[in-house]
Amino acid sequence: MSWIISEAGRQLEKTIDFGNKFLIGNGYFGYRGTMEEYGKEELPACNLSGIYDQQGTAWREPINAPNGLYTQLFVEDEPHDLRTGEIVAHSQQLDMLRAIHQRKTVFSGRAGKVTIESDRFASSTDNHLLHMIYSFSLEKTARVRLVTGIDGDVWDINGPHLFDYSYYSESRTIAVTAVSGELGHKIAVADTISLSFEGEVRIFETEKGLFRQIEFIAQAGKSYHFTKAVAVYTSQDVEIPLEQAIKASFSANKTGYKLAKSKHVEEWKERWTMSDVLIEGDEKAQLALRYSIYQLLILAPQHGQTTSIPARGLSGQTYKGAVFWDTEMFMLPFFLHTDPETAKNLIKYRIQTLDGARAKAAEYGFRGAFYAWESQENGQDACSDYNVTDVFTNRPMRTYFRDKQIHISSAVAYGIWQTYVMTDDRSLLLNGGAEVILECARFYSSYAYYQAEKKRFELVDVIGPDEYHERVYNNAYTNKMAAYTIDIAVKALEALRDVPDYREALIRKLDYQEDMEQLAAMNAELYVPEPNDETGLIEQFDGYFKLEDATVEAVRSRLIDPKEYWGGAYGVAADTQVLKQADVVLLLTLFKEEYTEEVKRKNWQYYEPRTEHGSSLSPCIYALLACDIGDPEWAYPYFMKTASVDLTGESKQFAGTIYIGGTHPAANGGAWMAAVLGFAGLEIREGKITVTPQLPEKWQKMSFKIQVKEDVYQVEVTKEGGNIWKQ
Ligand code: IFM
Repeated sequence: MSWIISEAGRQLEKTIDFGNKFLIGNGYFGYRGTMEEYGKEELPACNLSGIYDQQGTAWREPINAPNGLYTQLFVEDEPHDLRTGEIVAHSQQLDMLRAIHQRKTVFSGRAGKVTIESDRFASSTDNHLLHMIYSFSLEKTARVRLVTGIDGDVWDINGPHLFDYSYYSESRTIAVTAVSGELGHKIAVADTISLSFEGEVRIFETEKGLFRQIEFIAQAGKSYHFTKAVAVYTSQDVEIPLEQAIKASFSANKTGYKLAKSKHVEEWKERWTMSDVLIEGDEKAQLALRYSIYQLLILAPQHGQTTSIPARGLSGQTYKGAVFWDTEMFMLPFFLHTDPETAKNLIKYRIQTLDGARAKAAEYGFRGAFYAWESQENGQDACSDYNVTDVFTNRPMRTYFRDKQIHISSAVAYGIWQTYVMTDDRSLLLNGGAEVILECARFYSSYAYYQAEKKRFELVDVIGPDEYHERVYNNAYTNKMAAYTIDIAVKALEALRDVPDYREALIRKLDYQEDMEQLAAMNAELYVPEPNDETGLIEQFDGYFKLEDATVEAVRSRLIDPKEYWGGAYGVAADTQVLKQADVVLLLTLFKEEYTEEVKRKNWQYYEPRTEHGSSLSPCIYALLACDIGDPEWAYPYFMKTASVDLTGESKQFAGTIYIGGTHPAANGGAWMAAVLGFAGLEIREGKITVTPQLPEKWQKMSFKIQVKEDVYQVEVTKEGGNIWKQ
């Protein structure tokens, strides 16, 4: 109950959607929910985390490994293929409790009804492994030809990325290696199978793949199956990935599918014990929230990985597989409250990529750390100056995401500080966290502009979270976050006082003495727009209220092409008050204790009808603030929108002509935040855990666990109040 996501019927028009919806993964790779017989036109992908390639001048993107699950069944030479076969029934489902993808298709053909079933999972105990059991039965006795192997002709947006294919086969194991074009990464995929039947086996290779063909006469009514253990390694993991992949797939096969599966399921049960959020009274919300949590769990970098989570998860190559502020501001809270070790891994990625952020700051003539808007493996910015393509001219449009979305550095500093405060783990500061915070603060002090006549520092020429308005002055969110960064830099230096040697060495290493004085000045004089005394409104940026006050619908009606970009120089929203996503409302959510309820309510009511929610990051923030001001019924539709974004597939698919589809882990994290921090009203301040429930009408009860430092707490919340106890 409420653990199964399923779809019935062929629905070929939804192939891409279902690839996202039925994704499995384990932090190291994501494997899309496509059928075993699919080729690259249907976008199957074993999308690898943290390994990228560039072809020519096209965008750098993550590498999709050769597809080790490729399997096609021929009966009397007739392919049994969901795309072309005659179908009696078809279903696809995701068992979220066990993180297993299942498929069942009944074909009708020369051998009567032919049933194919498969189960697959991305191992949670060894994240290099992908397991599958594939079974079939025929109504009539017939000659069967099963082709199964490793298909290296993979789907790429800006590929091909893999070259120099080479093949290996020995007994029941086959392997394919290939080399990436830009950096020469070696990618190895090995697969070992066990058959429940005997047949004539022939190994054959294609230009980019290695397969076995197994032929035999299948008896009517008898069930046949094989299991497959696929191992994926790259030269980022080990020196000789081929050797390691063969060894891993061989030994996984020896362990056996059954045992591998039971260990995997055990591990997932553990995860759910800690991460599940129970909602009584609303099945639909329960399913959607669980699905959101499932999505976050399949992306969590585990087993010592120090990669982070890309904006489209591991569902493919959209958004260049890059890491955005989505991670720190939208996903991190879930991990911080349920799995602090993973939260620390995410933070480590930012610490490791500090040099990339320094290089970017220097590139623009600033000091400190300006983190990449679209960060790849070394912190280099994958965001191009021309990040959107105009639908009319097909020409790249100059956008300023890369150079002006300076709030990214504050998100990194915020994430580190939140993790430090929540875990009380000083090693995080000592092992690079403090250095990152200081460098981010230094960036803002270097970016800020002192307005002598106003006697204040300002941040001019920026883009706030609302990307439709470029190059604005004093975006309230950005200024507030920069002020926060400076404040925590001062606090981090304070926190290091009892390790004076380390503190001194850090200040010396960064040559930070003068910066400390500058930070003190900025702390006092950085301008942060305040609520207007009469209206209570915070202006999103200087001059925002003077823009045309059009409705979202009016602005939408001005589109000539539905895929047209709303922002940039000529976008329909650019000279209106219509905003893409939560901006001031995000500020008020993050710093809710600093503003009165009246101010929060007035701003929510003002900005809500003007927000297009063109980013999946937006609705959860409206849900959170609505809960904070005691209006759960306002919050509920936004919560549902957030929690079901990858279930309904109803999200923006294009920015200009650029395809931006895939899963939405920030929205998934937002769903958790809206439920736990919003409806349950969970707060942890100075070690004190409280709840202030604002449950939607239908919800009778919520229960969940959280971890604070070493302790796990059970939280139960009803409309009347809550109970929290240590486990
Ligand atoms: O980070 C977001 C941004 O805020 C809006 N556009 C999409 C990005 C990736 O999710």
